[in-house]
Amino acid sequence: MIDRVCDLEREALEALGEAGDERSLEEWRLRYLARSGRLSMLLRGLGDLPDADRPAAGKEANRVKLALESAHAAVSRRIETARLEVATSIDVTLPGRRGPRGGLHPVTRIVREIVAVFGQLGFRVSEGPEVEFDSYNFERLNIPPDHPARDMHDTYWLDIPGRSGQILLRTHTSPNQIRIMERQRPPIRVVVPGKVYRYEAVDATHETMFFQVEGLAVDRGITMADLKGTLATFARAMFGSERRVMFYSAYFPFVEPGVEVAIDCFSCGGSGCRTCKGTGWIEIMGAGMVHPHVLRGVGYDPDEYTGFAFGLGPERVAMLRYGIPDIRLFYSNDLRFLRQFH
Ligand code: FA5
Repeated sequence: MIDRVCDLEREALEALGEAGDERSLEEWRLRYLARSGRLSMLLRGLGDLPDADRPAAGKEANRVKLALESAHAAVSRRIETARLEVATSIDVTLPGRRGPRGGLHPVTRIVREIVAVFGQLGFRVSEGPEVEFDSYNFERLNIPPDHPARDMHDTYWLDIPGRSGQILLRTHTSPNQIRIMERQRPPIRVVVPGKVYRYEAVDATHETMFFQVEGLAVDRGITMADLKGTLATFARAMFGSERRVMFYSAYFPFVEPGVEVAIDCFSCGGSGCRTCKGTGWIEIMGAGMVHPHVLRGVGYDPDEYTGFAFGLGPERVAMLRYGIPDIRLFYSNDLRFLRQFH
């Protein structure tokens, strides 16, 4: 019996040497010292010993019990001291750990840049609603019901009882031309950035939700030369002073004449490549002189006031600027893509 008690003592002390934290120390206590632990189990055998052997074995068992208890207490103190040392040895003067940092979305950056360039040309910024009336999105822009130009804008309609066919998600930022002109008199120089929606097939250059930046300038004596000068200045500020800018005829019901604006391809310098689909030119916006019907509709006299408007697509600008081949990358929320712009 005495031998077994001594063996247990040796084994327990050896195991105690391995206990390095509170959890393993508690496991050790349960294993050797607790009521159902190994030592108690051994002591239960004392009663089976012959009377003569019992006192010596009992004495030895008691000694081992005390030895294990005091060894346990010593290790417990050591662990606690080490814990306190760590807690009090924190150097509060060390710099903190950096948290992950967000950044602006590449399209947000481009929108801000576009707005800043026009800001330097004297344009202020305005905003308008994304949920819009048919009258602002189409009718007052010279696009009556059944006008074929409606086919160019596949529209998301809102199903609102009693207002069927009247409310939609704006398909372009042009409704803001009406909103701005009906609440103020010329001179007007405004840009309106915002999201627009079209129910169309998504591909490398088309999204169903994308941004536009609308521009409007109305005053006495504004001519096509102002339109050309302003937009050419913008294109060179955005894409570089050596860029050539081309204006070519295009149809939008709310302007007359209407143009599209293209810059010579900076990938190939104009000789034709994949980026410009072999044409040497990249279209960046639609524009034109505000149609006299539209001016009359907001109570302006077209003999007194003239103006120009334009609408450009920041995603296309960002794609050109950063060499991004597919518009869908912007809105797929892949952080590996987005972090490149931080
Ligand atoms: C318009 O939306 C006219 N409101 C622009 C305008 C304003 C003309 C003022 C005259 C006066 P358009 O549908 O072409 O036009 O779109 C203008 C620009 O938006 C395009 O040049 C293109 O850059 C961008 N865009 C059009 N559709 C998409 C689409 N599905 N995904 C991404 N960008 C698009």
